[in-house]
Amino acid sequence: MNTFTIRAISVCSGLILGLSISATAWSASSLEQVMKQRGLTQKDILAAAKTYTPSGGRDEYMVFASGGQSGQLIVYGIPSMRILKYIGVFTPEPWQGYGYDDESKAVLAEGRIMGKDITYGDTHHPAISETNGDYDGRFVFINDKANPRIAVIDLHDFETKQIVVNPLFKSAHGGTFVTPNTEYVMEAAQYAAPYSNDFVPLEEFNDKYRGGLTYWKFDNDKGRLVQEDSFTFELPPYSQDLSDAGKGPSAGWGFTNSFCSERYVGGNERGRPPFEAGCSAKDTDFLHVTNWKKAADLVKAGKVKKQKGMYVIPMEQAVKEGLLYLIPEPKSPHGVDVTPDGTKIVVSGKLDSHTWVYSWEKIQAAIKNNRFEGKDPYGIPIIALNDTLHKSVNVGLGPLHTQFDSKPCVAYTSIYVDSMITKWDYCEGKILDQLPIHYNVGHLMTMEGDTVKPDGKYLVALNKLSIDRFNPVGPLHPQNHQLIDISGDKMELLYDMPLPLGEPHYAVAIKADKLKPVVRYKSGWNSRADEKSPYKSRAGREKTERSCDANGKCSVEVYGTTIRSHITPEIIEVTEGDTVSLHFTNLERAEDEVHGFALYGQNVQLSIEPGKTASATFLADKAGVYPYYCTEFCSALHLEMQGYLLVQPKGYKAKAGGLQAGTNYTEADYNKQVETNIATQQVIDQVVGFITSHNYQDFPTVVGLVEDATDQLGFAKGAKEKSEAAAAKQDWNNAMLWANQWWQYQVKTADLGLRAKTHLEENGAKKVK
Ligand code: K7E
Ligand code: CUA
Repeated sequence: MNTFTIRAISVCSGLILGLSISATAWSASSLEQVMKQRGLTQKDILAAAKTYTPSGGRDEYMVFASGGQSGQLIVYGIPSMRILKYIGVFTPEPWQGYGYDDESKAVLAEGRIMGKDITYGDTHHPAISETNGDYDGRFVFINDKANPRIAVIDLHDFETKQIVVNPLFKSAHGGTFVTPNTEYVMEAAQYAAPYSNDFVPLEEFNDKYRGGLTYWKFDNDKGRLVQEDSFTFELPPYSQDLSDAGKGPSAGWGFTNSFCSERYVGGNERGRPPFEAGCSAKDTDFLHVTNWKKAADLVKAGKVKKQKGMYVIPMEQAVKEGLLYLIPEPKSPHGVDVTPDGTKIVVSGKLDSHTWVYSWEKIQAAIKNNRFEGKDPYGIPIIALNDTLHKSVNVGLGPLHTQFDSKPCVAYTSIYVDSMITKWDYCEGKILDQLPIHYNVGHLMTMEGDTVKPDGKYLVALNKLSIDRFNPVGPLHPQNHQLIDISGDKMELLYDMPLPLGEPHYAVAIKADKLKPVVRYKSGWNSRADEKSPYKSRAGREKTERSCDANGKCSVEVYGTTIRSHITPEIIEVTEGDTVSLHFTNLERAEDEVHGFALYGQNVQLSIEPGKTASATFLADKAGVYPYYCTEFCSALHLEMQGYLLVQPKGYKAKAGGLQAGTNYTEADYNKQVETNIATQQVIDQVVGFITSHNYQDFPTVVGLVEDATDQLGFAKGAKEKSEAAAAKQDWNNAMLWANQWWQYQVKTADLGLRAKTHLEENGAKKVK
């Protein structure tokens, strides 16, 4: 090494050292101050650094958490734990217009039970659609335990598209779980009940009450569940609990745990010990093993009969065809989870301290060799526990659910009674680590933890109680989701997030880059049916039609539009007794330019996203004045985005003379406005010059903005002509008002143009001319 190099290195390192000393000195003092002031430890700071997401930063994972009793789906990001959306699913949700516009009312109406609207849901288990056992980011399914329903949410726009009601069950806890290519969505009943809607006395419980497991057929092209092609396994009146679909070597099979295989019926008012005593009396319950592939073939071959519009495979037939087996599982289990490689099945007894790992190879061998220890009262063959067991591991008191790591053989189990997470090795059957949590964890979730390729990295404990974790808000506490770093050998708690919407039972996390949601719909789109709306309208084509039938019943159809900052039409005149249908198409293309539509006294609130057509139908049964307006603060003149629905009494005749003038304008007012408009036009020309001199066509966001701006500028031209025509007639009122409208369009053009310019600057657009 020559002297020059040595000197250069020492100069360099001196420089670096100097820099780092001064940087540390500066930040350490203030960081230390903050730590001292807020009582934070080094560990807290590390946790904060692992979760803090600076403004504009994105999360690595997206979570879909059940919203419990709210009947909704909660979307949040990991590691920031920032809530992004509550998706309306089984319950009306006004922000999204869900349950307030005709299109979404049709979805909710699919969920009626015996003619009744059910406007809540007890959502438990979301599932993301899979391709080859891996999340594909296309759909999310979620069940309603209280009313046996499943909803389909399309992830291209995060909207609920379909609700199906199980025609046979009276509750359904064990859904939703998908088969490896989303051929079927599993849904198991929980509380046994007759399949018919008739009264059946409890005295006939063993004979007439039934459990069940439905495999709902999913049409992957249409993105809808198809009841006609779905089938249900009739099952004994044991309380089927949760399910999981087999994968890899166990693909084609499903696993469903159960409790209360005692078939006990409580009834303290009849002097009987309660359900809880009789349902936990035996040492074991049953893991149900079902062969859905073979069952589907049987259905296809026309060998299965339908009941209430769905194929039902009676127990006798299932046994005869070798589709259904039982395996004892420890005391009142909760949850069943198939390992990522599909070779093992994990069940935990919640009144036991063990997880039980079953070997698929051993189960298969027993079935093949007809090695059964007996039959249950319904003739279903029982495979002996010892013939199938791989390991049983003492993980802690009250184990519930299990999730998997990216590291081979590593699993995490939630321990309800002991309030902790146990990390263990399911191949060797040994404990690796334990972490206490607050309090009473239910489900837990690792990143893509129920796929064939879990990502590990983070774990969320979905805790049932939050007790003293947050500022008190009365007797009803939020839930607490605790984020845990599982990348190292020891689990480390990073963050507590309150979830104040309902009790989220299960959640699923998907790599964020697998989701590609749209920012706008094709113009005139019925988003719920995913098709062009017959009620779509375009700028200048808005119309109102009134028609009456032979009985004198009249209806009014309004084909309207919304764009910054007016609703067309602004005056709607109908007659008392008319049925009114309002249809609005949002003409905007710019990202996030949503308009709302709220109408006094009619329970109408629409969310009209760019391109969407949303409708509201109601009976105008009382004459009166009904103001309406836009509910999204969409522009500087959002408050002026308003109008009147006039419900006129029958036989009403309009007053002569037209509307009263509010303010009178002069020629000077007009001239001043025109001056402003000319100055504004110069700003627009500059912005347009910037955009067109760059490769803006390479930026879809900017193309949308430019299209909107061009529209607005076109409207400005029309207003300018009207204003000039009025000025020529010295009608200064109209000249001034149209000149002002011309300016409004200019302002919106400029606003869009500036957004486009900023986007180009921030995303490194290139100069092309
Ligand atoms: Cu709450 Cu999966 Cu319904 Cu367990 S379930 S905790
Ligand atoms: Cu549109 Cu406010």
